[in-house]
Amino acid sequence: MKLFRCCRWFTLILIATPLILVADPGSGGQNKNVFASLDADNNGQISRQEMLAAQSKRFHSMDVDDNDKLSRDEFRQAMAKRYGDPDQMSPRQRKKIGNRIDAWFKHIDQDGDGNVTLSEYQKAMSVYFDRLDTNDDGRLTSQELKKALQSPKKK
Ligand SMILES: [Ca+2]
Ligand SMILES: [Ca+2]
Ligand SMILES: [Ca+2]
Repeated sequence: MKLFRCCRWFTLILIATPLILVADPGSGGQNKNVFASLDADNNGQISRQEMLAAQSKRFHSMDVDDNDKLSRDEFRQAMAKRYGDPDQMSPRQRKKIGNRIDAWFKHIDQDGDGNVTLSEYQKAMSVYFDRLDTNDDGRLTSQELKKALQSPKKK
């Protein structure tokens, strides 16, 4: 049971992370907003370049002190905003979200030096891109994204 939960959770991270990390928070119609915000040239597909450009933008917006690295605190602060007002959450909820954010950070910080560089960030995101790009043509369609979001149990 525990193992199952863990694996499922990991798969969810893999799929949800790039979207959460990259997209601007939208109100309602989330999948559509996510897709539109990534598809810069509006051709109905997200190319790797579009994904990388969006990641770079997002990275710099999280890098509050402009040192080209995301510290754990910068990452935490940027991510926590996506979950709403911490004052409205129960301590348990806050803790759960905090743990999830820390797990992401640890996963992205590949050399474990406590900072995420743009290249670490983009490398981690590229893996997600490949996973989402189920037919391997280097582009994500809304169908591929939808499929991934709808069936998180399959990888
Ligand atoms: Ca496009
Ligand atoms: Ca920084
Ligand atoms: Ca690092």
